[in-house]
Amino acid sequence: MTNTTATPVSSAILKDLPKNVQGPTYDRAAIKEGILHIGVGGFHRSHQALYLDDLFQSHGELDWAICGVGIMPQDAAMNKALQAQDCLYTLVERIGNKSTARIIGSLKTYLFGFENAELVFQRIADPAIKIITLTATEGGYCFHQGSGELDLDNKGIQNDLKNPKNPQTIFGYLAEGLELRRKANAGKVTILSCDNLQGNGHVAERTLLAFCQVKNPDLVGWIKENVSFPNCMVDRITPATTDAEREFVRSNYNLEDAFPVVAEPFKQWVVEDSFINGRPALEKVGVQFTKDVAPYEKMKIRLLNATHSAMGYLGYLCGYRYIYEIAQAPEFIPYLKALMDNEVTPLIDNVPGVNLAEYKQSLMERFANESIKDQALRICMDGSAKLPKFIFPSIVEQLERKGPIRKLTLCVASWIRFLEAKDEQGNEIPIQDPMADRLVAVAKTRDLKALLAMTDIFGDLGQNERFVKELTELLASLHEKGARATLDAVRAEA
Ligand code: CS2
Repeated sequence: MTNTTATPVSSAILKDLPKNVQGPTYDRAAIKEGILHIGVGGFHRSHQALYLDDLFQSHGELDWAICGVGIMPQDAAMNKALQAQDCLYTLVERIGNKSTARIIGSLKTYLFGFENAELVFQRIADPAIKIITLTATEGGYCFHQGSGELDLDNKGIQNDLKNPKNPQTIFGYLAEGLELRRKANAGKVTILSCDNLQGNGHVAERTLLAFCQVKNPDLVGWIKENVSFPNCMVDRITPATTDAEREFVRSNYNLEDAFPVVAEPFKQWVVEDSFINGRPALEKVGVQFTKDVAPYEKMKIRLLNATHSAMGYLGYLCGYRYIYEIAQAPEFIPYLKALMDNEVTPLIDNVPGVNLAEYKQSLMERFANESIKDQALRICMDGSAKLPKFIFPSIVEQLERKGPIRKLTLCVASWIRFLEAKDEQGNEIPIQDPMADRLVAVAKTRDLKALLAMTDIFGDLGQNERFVKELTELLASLHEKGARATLDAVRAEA
């Protein structure tokens, strides 16, 4: 039922919020931008922006407000919503029948680079900006899976080299902006990647330097001296915003928000403390600073993100549409647990302060959170970028140690079956992946060899006999017996 009296979110309502909604009590006019963030989606708004809001709220550190940036054409809706709402939005945390809502005020401005890239370049060159944070997605770093190097043939990269004033990737924006910053003598800056990549800081550094080496070699030395790239691990399950979330906010909180965000209550951020030009005191609001993030990143990506992928593709083929349904399905639970326990856990090093059994148990509980309605299709997006980071490295390590790979390989087989873009009932599967055209065309021919020959995605995996054999068997089973029977058979194996 639509609530026609709901109040549109804007600064004007902060003085008089509905009783069950919290909002900034600090003076938003007094906050100063110190961070520029590229990629303001659901995740950034449920995670980093919340940590900063907490800091402003309870510790009065007001110099680290965020200048948000969108660079993709599809960010137009976010741009429209945030401009109309004074960059405010509602964050709802949901679990069971409990929900809490809060208006987040840490985002001060939003620049839509897709329409005006120059404004973004200038902000990158502003001495007030001391940190640039990124959520560019796993595919946004455009590197070749086999070599690990920046893929100079990537269409976006090609565009940014030829057309520097209208970039399409983070690299084009960063290279132009940092060049201005260098010329303006605007000082050092930290670039903090918040994407799910192991060694995300190293990846950002390597790819950006490779891009600049081609575009503007003069900048390379400056970056090496003046930019630091800490690694970090980020975590909070944040479904895509749909009309259902808008309606939830309307009917429960009497707010009209064009782009609310709903997330689970859990959040975690572990960051390497190597900020070259200062940082907010985020340790006061629960961020963990450490010298070595690697064990945390590996644990999170190989357990949480990998299990998500395993649920997404196979679950979708089995007819499920939400992650909680899959995480609660009795036929899936033992499969997911075996994947984590037998195939991934032996690869995880000691993680300081973490009990892995408890961590895995908490993952299963988080996946099963039915209030946030995380979409299987969200998880299935961009498989060409996710599997090489979440799943393949564990398979490679298990192959080296002659360990089990069956459950992980079933995830790969399910992805390949999913890419055929028709489900077992003959219904169209919507494939969202920058490489969709190329992948779907080959997946439909069922020529596995041709698919595995795409080394930019599969690296050398296609040359491993044992992997190819297991993958071939599982794919055949998906084709002949179907997803459910294949899951049953794999689950029954020791
Ligand atoms: C998910 C992540 O996109 C995915 O495949 O696994 O978005 C996941 O929800 C987050 O990394 C949780 O922190």
